[in-house]
Amino acid sequence: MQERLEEIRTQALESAESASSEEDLENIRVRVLGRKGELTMVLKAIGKLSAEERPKIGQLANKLKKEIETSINARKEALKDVHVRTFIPGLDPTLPGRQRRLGRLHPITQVMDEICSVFERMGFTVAQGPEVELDFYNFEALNIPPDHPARDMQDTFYIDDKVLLRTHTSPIQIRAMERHRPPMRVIAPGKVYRCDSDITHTPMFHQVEGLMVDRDVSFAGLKGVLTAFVQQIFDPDTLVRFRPSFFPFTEPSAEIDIQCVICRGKGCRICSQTGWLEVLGAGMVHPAVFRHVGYDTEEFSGFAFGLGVERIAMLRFGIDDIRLFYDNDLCFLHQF
Ligand code: 2NM
Repeated sequence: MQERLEEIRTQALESAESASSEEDLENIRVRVLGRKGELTMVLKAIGKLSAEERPKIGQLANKLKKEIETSINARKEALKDVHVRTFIPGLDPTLPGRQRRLGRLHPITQVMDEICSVFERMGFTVAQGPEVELDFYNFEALNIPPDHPARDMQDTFYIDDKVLLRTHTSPIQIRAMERHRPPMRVIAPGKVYRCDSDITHTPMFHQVEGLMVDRDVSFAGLKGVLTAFVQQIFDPDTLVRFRPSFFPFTEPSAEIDIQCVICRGKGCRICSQTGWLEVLGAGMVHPAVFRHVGYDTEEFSGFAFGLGVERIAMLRFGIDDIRLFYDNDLCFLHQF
C-alpha cells in the first residue's frame, strides 16, 4: 500500500509541474483526486486494512492528498502569471504591425533623370556647376547686358554685387565651353532660383538645358533633336511647333509648343483654348556668347535649348499647382 502511494505521488507531482494549462491541471486532479481517482480509491480501501496499518496509511494518504492539491494550485498560479505577462492591458498582440513605407525618388528627380537619359541616348554628356554663381557666368557671358530686364533685382537673388544664385543652368554650359574645345554635346540639369512665387512659380525650380557645338550645326538639327525628345517624353505622335521668339544668348530664337496633352489640340483650360502648350526655349548660340569663351565664330556654330522640369512633370502627371511638389505631403509624393 505504501509503495502504491509513492507511485501515485511521483506521477501526480511530475505531471502537475509540467502542466501547460488549467485544463491539464483539472484532468490531473480528476485522475488522482476525483470520485474514482487513484488516491481516492486508496483512501476507500483503508477500511479493509488491519487495525495497526490503518492509522499509518491513513495519515500518509491524507498528507499526500494535501501535497498534490498544493502542487496543482501552485502550478495554476504560475500559469496565471504567464498569462498576465502576455496580455498587457491595452495591448492587442493580434493587431497587424505598423507598415514601414518604402522611400522613393521625388517626382521631379524621376522626371529630370528621364529627361537626361533621353539626351544621353542622343550623345549628350551631363555637366554640373555651382548654384552660387558669379554675375559673369549667369549674365555677362550670356550676352545679357547690365540694363536687361532679366537682371532686375525682383527676379534675381543677389548675395553681393558680383555673386548671386543662378537664375538658369546656362552658366554650367559657359564653364563647359571654357574648359573644352568643340565638338561638344552637353546637358546641364539642376536647381535654379528666381524671386517669384505663385501657383505656377516657386523660388527654386529645376531646369535642363542643352548645348551642341560643332562645324555645320544647324537649326534643322535643333528641330530634329527637340522633336525626338518631345516624342520620347510625351506620346510618340505628339505634334511639335516652333514659334519665333527672343533670347539675348541665341539668334535666331524659338519657343517650342506641343499639341495639348490634355485635349489633344481641341482647346481646354490647361492650354487656354489654344490647343498648344509651351514646353521649351531654344535657338542658335549668339556669336557674342562664343566670343566670351574664345570659340571661333567662323569655324563653329551651335544650338542651345532649355526647359523647366516642374512644367514637364505637371503636364506628364496632370498636376495644376506647382507648390504640391514642395509641400512634403507623403500622400501626394507616394503616388509617383
Ligand atoms: C534656353 C533657351 C535658349 C541656352 C543657351 C545656352 C548657352 F550657354 F549655350 F549659351 N545655354 N542654354 C538657352 C538657349 C536656354 O532656355 C529657355
